[in-house]
Amino acid sequence: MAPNNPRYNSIPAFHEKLLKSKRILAICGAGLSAASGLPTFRGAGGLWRNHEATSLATPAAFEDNPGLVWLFYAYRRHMALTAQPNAGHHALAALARKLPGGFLCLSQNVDGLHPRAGHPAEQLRLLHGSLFDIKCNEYCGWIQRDNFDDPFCPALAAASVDVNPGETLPLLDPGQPLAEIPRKEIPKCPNCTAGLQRPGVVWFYESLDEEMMSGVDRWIKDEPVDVVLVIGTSSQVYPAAGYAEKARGKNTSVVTVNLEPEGEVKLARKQDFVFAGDAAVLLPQLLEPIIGKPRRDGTYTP
Ligand code: BJW
Repeated sequence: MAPNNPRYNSIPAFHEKLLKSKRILAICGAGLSAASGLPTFRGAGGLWRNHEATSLATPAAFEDNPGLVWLFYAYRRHMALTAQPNAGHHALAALARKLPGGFLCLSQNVDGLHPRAGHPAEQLRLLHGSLFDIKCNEYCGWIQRDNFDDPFCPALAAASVDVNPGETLPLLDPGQPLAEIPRKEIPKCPNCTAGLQRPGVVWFYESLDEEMMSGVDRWIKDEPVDVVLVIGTSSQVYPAAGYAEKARGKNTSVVTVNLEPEGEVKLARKQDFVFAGDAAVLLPQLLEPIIGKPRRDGTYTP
């Protein structure tokens, strides 16, 4: 779809489709939380010290240096706890409340901002887990939900330091060597005592929760999906990147909401929509016919 196509950035044309829609699926990525100040994975901001963020998100990286991987996640836990859900999270949560049986949100984000925006849990699937779940790295099955300890443990205190605006956190200063965190200082699994505690997120080469995935498949197959919102994701990581096509039927509109949607534009079909811009600005406008206008603080009347 070229930028001069009537459906490129056309909010009135999208509203017409939305008002005729009964079932809506959203697939969210890191770009949704960008306006909350959290970095994305790819492109600018995808480096953590001199490491590609994605190279730290593997079981092999944890096996090799659990202290380094934990520092990365401890820092992200701290950032996420300090951040606030933005108008995009609030708009999706409001849509869920308005359409209890007709809207499901699949999010790749692990930052906890959807639940904190009041998104009903039964209409939210956290495909890649949560920074605030802790599990055993030996797969003994132990899992602890909603652990908001910050710092997570004394050895990771450097990740939970606050600095004044404009100052660099010593942990992120590439000029300063990173203190090694020995394996023995990472808390052990309280269940099997052999494994180490690790973040309850899904790393590359790990399977997503099977029950959750079959539930998503059932929801998609149950009845036609009218609209798929693809929000702030580069759609490079599977299986998440495959859901838009899985849900696509004859009359489905796939709606891309992305700051830099160029890649998606080439792929779009005639019934699709592309919106170029910040998801936090666009989502309240796009969903307004159903959710109404936000209150001054960006939230919606329950
Ligand atoms: C804005 C914005 C603003 C910015 N407003 N927009 C099929 C084909 C090929 C490979 C595979 C396949 N199936 C499985 C694989 C292997 C692999 C995979 O997909 N590899 C690809 C790289 C090719 N997948 C897996 O390993 C998955 N497991 C699996 O499938 O198990 C079975 C299996 C195993 C082995 C082999 C085969 C099958 C697991 C994937 C887990 C991904 N985990 C991570 C880390 C999670 C924990 C953590 O957060 O640290 O998930 S990686 C990272 O990428 C993270 C993200 O959720 C994910 C997606 O990134 P996202 O959200 O799209 O972010 P970005 O940065 O890429 O994009 C941001 C976008 O926002 C950009 O487009 C910006 O323009 C935009 N933007 N500001 C709107 N304000």
